[in-house]
Amino acid sequence: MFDKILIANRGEIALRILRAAKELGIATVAVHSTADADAMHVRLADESVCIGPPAARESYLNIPSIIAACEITGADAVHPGYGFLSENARFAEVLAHHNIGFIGPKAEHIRTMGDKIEAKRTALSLGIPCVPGSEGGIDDIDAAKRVAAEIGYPVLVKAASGGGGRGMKVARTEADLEQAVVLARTEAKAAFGDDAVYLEKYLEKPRHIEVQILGDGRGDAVHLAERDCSLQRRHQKVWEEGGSPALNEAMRAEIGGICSAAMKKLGYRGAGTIEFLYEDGRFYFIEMNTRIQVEHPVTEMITGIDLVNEQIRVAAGSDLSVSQDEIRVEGHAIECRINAEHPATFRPSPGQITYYHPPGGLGVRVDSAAFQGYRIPPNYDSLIGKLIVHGRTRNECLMRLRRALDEFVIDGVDTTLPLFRTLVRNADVQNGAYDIHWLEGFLEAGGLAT
Ligand code: MV4
Repeated sequence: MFDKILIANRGEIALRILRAAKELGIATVAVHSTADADAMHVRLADESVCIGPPAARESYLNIPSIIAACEITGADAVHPGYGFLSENARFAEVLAHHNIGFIGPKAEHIRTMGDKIEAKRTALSLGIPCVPGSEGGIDDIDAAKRVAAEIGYPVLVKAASGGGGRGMKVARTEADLEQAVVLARTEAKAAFGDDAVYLEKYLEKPRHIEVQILGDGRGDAVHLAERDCSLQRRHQKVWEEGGSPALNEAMRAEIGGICSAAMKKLGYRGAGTIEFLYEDGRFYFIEMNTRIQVEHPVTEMITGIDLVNEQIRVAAGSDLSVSQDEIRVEGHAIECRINAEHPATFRPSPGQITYYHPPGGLGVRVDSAAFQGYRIPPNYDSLIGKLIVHGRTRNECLMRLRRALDEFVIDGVDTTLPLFRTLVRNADVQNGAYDIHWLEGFLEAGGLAT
């Protein structure tokens, strides 16, 4: 087991990792930019190292600074959290060259899943159902036309190095296709330095359902059911829940079994999320995330398994702490992402929190690094914290979430709390009757008139 872990992240996830490390008796090193000098994770870590100025590329993305911090403190492993370097294969390799552990997947799997064409090819070979589309990238417009004619319009042109919705263009007719391919390539080249694109059948009204998996890197793997992340705005998840209101036990076991079998074959190590679009009773693989995700507490609340604890232990060479038949989904959980943003426009609202009162009580969890007097810096994403609520049933969970949201006080900055107070009272949300476009439609229709 590791003696000392360096946490190469900030905010609530840095605190989350710190908690898991402490419970394992592992010493913790926090790294921080000058903007985060008095952040909670710095205060609670055993040691801390300033790694640079506020800009992420000079601090949290600065690999030499992070390696230096490991050398100075003698950290024997790094946990990257999510975002920043968490899916940077080169970072994992550089750490290996320095004999420093990387608490995450094997670099080869990070690289494979980071290329959406390779990810899809791999998923198909592992028996995971995918969206019909091009076998690999499309080289020219004639190839695109042939594939589109085969799968039928509308089609979606996607960037191989994309993900999270960047570099995607819909073509509803052959006349639209050439422009869609040119635009997608141009955007992809500008955004990722790679203009490789591929084609998929465009699914009009799917849900976004993702399966949580854990692998020990030596052939064992389990699934921990699914999360429904369909309530999104401009590809930013807002409200996630587990399990999905659209699935029953049999469907959950089926897609979970496909994912765990695939991860066994792959020899996957650590936590991962296999993302699907779900429409008319069928699952379609779109991407795999090779990191712990923001919304991982939803899975922890319904299974009782500490995913960060599993990540650390597996990275140190241990077996998974559970077998598949020991995993039970109990009840329902919902997570709301509390951002320092205007609730209707989502405009960021950094600044000082003048009053902070989080909710409590049975089944209520707040993962946050915020406190009264904390100054939210303008340099990073606007996540203040996550409110995660568990209930024995989805309805009990909704009632508890409503109560917890009404109890939560954050003054001094705009937050998305009012949005959730509206959503938890909305009939479509209460009935689970939403797809990936529902929230944007609701907001555009003035659903949150403030
Ligand atoms: C799709 C799709 C419809 N059809 N692929 C968006 C980001 C990336 N995860 C993939 N995305 C989509 N891929 C096909 N073939 C619709 C989306 C999509 C989306 C997916 C999940 C959650 C929210 C979304 C919002 C807009 C588009």
